[in-house]
Amino acid sequence: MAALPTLPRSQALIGGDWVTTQAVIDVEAPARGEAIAHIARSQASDVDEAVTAASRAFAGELGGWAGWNARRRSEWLLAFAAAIEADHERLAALECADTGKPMTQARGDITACARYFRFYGGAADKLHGETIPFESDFAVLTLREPYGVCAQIIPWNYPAQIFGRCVAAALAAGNTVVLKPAEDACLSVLRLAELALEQGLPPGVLNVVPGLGGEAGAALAAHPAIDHLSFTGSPETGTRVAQAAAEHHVPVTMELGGKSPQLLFADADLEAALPFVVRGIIQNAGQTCSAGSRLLVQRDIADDVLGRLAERFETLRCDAGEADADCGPLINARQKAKLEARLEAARDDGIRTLARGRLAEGAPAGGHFVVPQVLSDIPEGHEVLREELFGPVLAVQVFSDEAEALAQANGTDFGLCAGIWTRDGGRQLRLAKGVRSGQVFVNNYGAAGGIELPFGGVGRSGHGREKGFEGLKSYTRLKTVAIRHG
Ligand code: TXE
Repeated sequence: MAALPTLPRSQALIGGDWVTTQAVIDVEAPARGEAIAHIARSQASDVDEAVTAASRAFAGELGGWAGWNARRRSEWLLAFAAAIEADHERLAALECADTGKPMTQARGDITACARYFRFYGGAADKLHGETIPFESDFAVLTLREPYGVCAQIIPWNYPAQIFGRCVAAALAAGNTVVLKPAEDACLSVLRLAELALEQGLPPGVLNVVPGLGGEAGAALAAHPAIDHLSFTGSPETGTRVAQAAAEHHVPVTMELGGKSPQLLFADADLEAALPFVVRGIIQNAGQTCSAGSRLLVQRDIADDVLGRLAERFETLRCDAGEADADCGPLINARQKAKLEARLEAARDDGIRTLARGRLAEGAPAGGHFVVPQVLSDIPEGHEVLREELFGPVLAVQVFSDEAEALAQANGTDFGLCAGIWTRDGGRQLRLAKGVRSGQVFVNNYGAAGGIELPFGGVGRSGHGREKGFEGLKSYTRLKTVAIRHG
């Protein structure tokens, strides 16, 4: 096993101090199933202190954040992006060991994290309200004001990226933050928090309360003094979190995963499309909310496409993150057991495994590996076409024409992303409009991460938008000022 990087502090960050909690949680390396570190197990009382610190920092009682104008916030965010870049390899090594993802992907995640701080650093002093024509004796303007204390509950699949997405936007807009990272993976987040303090962020502006969902997470969502809540995770937990926030009329952004389709028409450039189809489902071992987990292929080319796809999948290898293979392990034994049970049920229902990758020789025993695989001959409406499996499993459907393709694409309650592969311009536009999802990619998938592109779901994929300039706006509240000047 590669040497672990120096671990960050195993404490909670509250009001600018590292606080030791009463208990800790062991953190496991998913590639080996062994504990590599421990993190704080914050309780409701720790969360309460963190929210109080964030409220005080917002009010300017702890180190003057309230006096930081947009330009100063911008400068800090840009300097912080540079600090992340300077610590890139250590952060990537932490992310790789903690999540099990291949090192190349971990490096990409840290680069993206820094880019969020650069993007929102650049945007912080360009966010402004408007004036509105009204009665002749009025001047009407809108102000974009920060909410105050932003609560952020984030998952384990992209800790550093989602930290960047949520924290950079919230701070750029002038908020303070209490962040509850996931118990399964948050070492990069703790290191980022250390770096933020080293970089001179005033105390209480960023608070991090690691802990269990049902303890720290539930306490944060239900806290009466939070002003905004952003949640990324499962629809089931999202519902609970949104209900708790609704008790205090707290606005929420919900990013809840998907079952995103890639539509492959007979006139598509297959050589261009197939790498995106494969990458769309094996990236981060399929544990990506925007994974392209369904392939919808036109009947005329189905045999050809499935043949080529099978060849590619058979070359795929799973190994520990540091081996930098095609695919890492799943995050924990529970996720693996859940996926394997679903795959077994699918086989019992007559669904065929068209092709599968393999475990690399020498891959560590005890890792939570599930090899990449392609499922075909799936009965219409089957669970594997509707539910997020959160593993490297591609479900294939065959369609005859555009209408059937659209019906299949929209055949789930989710609606996060879609990929449309066709050379027909009219069809590109018709489908881009017709597909029920927050993002549509034409002749590409994922737009290389596109931190500049607004992102969010429809239906069970959630609501609200993060990323891009839209994401910055979503961390502000609009105030209308109508001045009657006579
Ligand atoms: O998610 P949870 P889990 C989906 C994916 C996966 C499934 C389960 O389908 O198979 O969710 O994963 C915190 N109050 N996604 O169990 O429970 C928890 O500590 C407040 C999609 O890991 O949603 C963590 O910080 N918070 C996804 C966060 O919620 C609570 C990413 C997410 O955990 C809580 C991850 C509670 N009662 C999973 N219970 C995506 N959209 O990218 C848990 N949490």
